[in-house]
Amino acid sequence: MLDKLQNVMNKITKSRVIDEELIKEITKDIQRILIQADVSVKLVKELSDDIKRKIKEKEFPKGVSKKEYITKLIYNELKEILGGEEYKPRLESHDILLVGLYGSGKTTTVAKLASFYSKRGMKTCAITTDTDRPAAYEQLQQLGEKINIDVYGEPDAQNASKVLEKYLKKTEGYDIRIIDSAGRDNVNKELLKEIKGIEKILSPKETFLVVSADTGQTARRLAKDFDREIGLTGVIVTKTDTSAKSGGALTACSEAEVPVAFIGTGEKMNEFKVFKAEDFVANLLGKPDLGELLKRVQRATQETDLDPQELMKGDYNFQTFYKQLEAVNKMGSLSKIFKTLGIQNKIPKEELSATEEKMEKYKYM
Ligand SMILES: Nc1nc2c(ncn2[C@@H]2O[C@H](COP(=O)(O)OP(=O)(O)O)[C@@H](O)[C@H]2O)c(=O)[nH]1
Ligand SMILES: [Mg+2]
Repeated sequence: MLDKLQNVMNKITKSRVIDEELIKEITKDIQRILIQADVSVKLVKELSDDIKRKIKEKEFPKGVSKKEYITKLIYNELKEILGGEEYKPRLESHDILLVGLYGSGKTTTVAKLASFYSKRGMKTCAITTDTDRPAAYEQLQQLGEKINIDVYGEPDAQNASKVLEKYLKKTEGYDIRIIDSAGRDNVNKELLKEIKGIEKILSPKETFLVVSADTGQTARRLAKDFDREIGLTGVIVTKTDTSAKSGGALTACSEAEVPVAFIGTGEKMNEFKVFKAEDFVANLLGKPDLGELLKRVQRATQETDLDPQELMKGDYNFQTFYKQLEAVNKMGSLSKIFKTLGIQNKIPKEELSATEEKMEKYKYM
């Protein structure tokens, strides 16, 4: 979807004249791309009607070229269908419940979320109430060790409500408690009964539905069902790195009127962020996202205590080289860094992965 939308934007930039014909062609292209990304037909139609109407009815503002104006218009319209307001993480004490189907990424996200709050100075723990999947406790325990988060639960507990009651008492001293729950293949009575039980005991401030990006449009029904049954405060869309259907999942939640709070962008613990419609659209349209890149550089430099002064002194050694490689690694894959710069299409994919492999080898050498 991303590559293709960029082609459309290129069409606008390259064309000499912007006439009815070109606008028709562009709206058609956008329609096709959005539908391929699994965005609902109804939404796509509304969007393209809106774009066409606005281009026709409005005087083009002075001081802006027609091209800029149309690009901005498409940009804004896309942003709107992804939901307006950006989620503000609560930085006071509260409990968070994560629900969702099997394999959606709940347990991984519990850990990512715990790490997110812990990095912001909140005393955070995770509690698992998943008594359904064998080794659910061990999985969370292992993730917890990686990120230095206390994990509570029992390997062979039988009853979700009972485990929760027991460990809520033991974890009263934490600012943030994140509760993992069991999934099912679909929203069935058993699942709802279990989650409603947890809900009643916990009364969480935040209840997030975790959905995988490859759910696409189906996310709308899931969000509606869960919202009706237990009341959601938001959705977390995982695996946006692996699915071409992210656009569908993201817009579906906005259609279900449940805002997307966070997105998962990879398997690693730091591949997780607050969802910003702005950034998402900027990526679609190929606008370099410099703010995001700067943040990544800062974080990576802090985490590996890479001292820029040391680099300038000139005594560059293997130790510094190693730290540099580590820092680049912390910023994410090369393809992600290039995407943030808006130049991902200009470098062949094979070259990127070959370079990543080389960097890995250098580190061990
Ligand atoms: N690529 C990618 N994989 C993810 C992401 N989030 C979770 N996963 C993977 O999805 C699989 C299922 O995750 P898990 O947390 O066990 O799902 P659960 O059954 O809902 O608890 C695991 O292999 C995770 O590593 C993500 O954002 N990106
Ligand atoms: Mg799980």
